[in-house]
Amino acid sequence: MEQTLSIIKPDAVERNLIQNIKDIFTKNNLKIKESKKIKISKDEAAEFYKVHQSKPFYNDLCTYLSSGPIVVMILEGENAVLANRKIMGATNPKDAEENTIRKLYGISIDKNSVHGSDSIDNAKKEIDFFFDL
Ligand code: IDP
Ligand code: MG
Repeated sequence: MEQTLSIIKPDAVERNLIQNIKDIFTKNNLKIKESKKIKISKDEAAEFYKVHQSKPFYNDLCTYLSSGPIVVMILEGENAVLANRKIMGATNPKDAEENTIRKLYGISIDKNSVHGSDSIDNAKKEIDFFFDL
């Protein structure tokens, strides 16, 4: 069964949306295999997001992900990577489809409530980054 990494970002944790978001995954047949609430350093965020290091928003992105508690989860299900991306919605909440997490809860392109791996390969790397299983 395919697995992917999901992160509930600081803006959603701060607004007490952890359970609402977990319920959306579960309702959409993604099982939450592991879940932990953590806070990461800016250096760890920089390592996690290093694919974006050349982007103009990289520094703000790393500052943001390390600004408060986050919830990191391993989701499991059929086509979990794609399924999660669909449930999350577009990067910019303004462009996200109805009933997606980002449409429901996202505030802006940077405070968009969730992260999800974008490929099976990256899902493996991102799961390894946060979980020592
Ligand atoms: P994704 O989260 O939908 O996979 P990516 O392009 O991988 O989107 O970007 C990673 C994160 O960087 C996004 O979730 C968002 O928080 C932030 N980001 C992406 N593009 C912009 C931008 O143009 N301005 C500010 N932040 C951005
Ligand atoms: Mg991405």
